[in-house]
Amino acid sequence: MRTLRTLVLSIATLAVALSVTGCKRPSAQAIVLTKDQEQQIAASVLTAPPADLDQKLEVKFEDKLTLLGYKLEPKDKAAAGGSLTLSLFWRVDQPLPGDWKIFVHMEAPGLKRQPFDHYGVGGLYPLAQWKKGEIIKDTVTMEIPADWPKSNTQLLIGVFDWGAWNKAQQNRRLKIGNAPAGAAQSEDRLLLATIDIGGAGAPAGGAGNAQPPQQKGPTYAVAQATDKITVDGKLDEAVWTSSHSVGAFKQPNGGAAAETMAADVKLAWDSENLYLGATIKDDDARNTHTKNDDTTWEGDVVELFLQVPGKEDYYELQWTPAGSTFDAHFTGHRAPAWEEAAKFQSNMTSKVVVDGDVNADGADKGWVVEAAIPWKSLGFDKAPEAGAKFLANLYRIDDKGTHDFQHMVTWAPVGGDFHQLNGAGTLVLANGANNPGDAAAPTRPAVLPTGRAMPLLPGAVQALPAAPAAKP
Ligand SMILES: [Ca+2]
Ligand SMILES: [Ca+2]
Ligand SMILES: [Ca+2]
Repeated sequence: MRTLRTLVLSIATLAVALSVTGCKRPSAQAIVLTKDQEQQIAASVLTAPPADLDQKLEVKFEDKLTLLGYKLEPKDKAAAGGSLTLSLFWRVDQPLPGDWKIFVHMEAPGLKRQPFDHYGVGGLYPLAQWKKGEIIKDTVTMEIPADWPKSNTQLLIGVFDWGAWNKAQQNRRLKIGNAPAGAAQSEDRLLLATIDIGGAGAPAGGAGNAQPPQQKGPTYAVAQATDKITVDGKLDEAVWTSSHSVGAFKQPNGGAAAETMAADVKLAWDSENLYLGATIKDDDARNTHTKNDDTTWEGDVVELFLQVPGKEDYYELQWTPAGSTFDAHFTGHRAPAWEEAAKFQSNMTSKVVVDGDVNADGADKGWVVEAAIPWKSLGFDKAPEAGAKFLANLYRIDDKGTHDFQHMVTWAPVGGDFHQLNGAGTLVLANGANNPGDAAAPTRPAVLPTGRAMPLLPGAVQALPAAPAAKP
């Protein structure tokens, strides 16, 4: 009897351990490694870096890690559709407890970014287990997408707190010290190498001036309001009732959104403002961040990103069912930090009407946001004219206590970095209505073209993160 009970308890304990580790980072305590895997780890823990590094370095990542150098294969040139193998050699100066990952950004400047985030040593030996004094060889093989643009592609690396991003979309990266001149980049990234990637379909011999294929997201014609819009949370003005929405949202990785995540968003404009009218289906309207410029993305929220093409700076605006808002102006990709960027005040007016009780248990139906954002606050002396274009994206997060892609949906899926506007959507200010069939009718948001979707790698959300870093 006693034996049986012990066995049952052991199985229950094991089941718990497996269910926890199944969705979280590998844990040495709970995972039984094969002999091959043990050997792989042993081969990756060195006493000194190899003598034949492609580049010897001594770059500090705070007081935790020092990058001693790297090896890359191939070194200078690669082809779209091929692969790159990068080995990083780290010295562990201090333990790094928590849920950290190394990221590698393969980046065609201004065109495309592909993240390769990983836990270290193929996930077998995560950073949290690295011991002070160890020299770690961490190898990652990166497949170059077949449609990668012809470019001098950069490899940039860093170390980020995946746990903080996953839980609260906080973007925390280890700060880089003493990098060689030119190697330390914005967003706490270290530029390691530049590789000539020939590009998809580049003619043999290379046509040097071939244009790289541009990513193309959906386009939406923003209807021009002719009557006054009253910001009261009722979308009963003519411009709202006669406009169509931007179309169905999808998961940030391009996957289909659940019916429970439905979001119907319309935009409009006049000489004073850009308007947003969002109708959100939600059986539990919830956001406890009731102060403006708080971490509103931790609950139910609708977000708009907006950028004038060709400019580096952009705006991020958020609305919650609690009536709180967030408005931020970034001067570059996730720079400055969101707390600083949020000092910007858009002077927008907004009103939310909840069909149900926000932050109360019980069945809700949804909520509606109506908002007016003055052009003057968006850097315009006077309203832009019909035909003006903006890079933009829209997101809806459903508060489920986690930030998985099933509970985030977007107009233009670009992979998970909410701040990535290159390849996102385009807004065109229409001269009049935006009804399908009109001259100004938009291309309906389409299914993501094959090959454009960023594969969702484990932890592919860029350090994001966006938002507070990565905050959305
Ligand atoms: Ca209204
Ligand atoms: Ca909700
Ligand atoms: Ca603000």
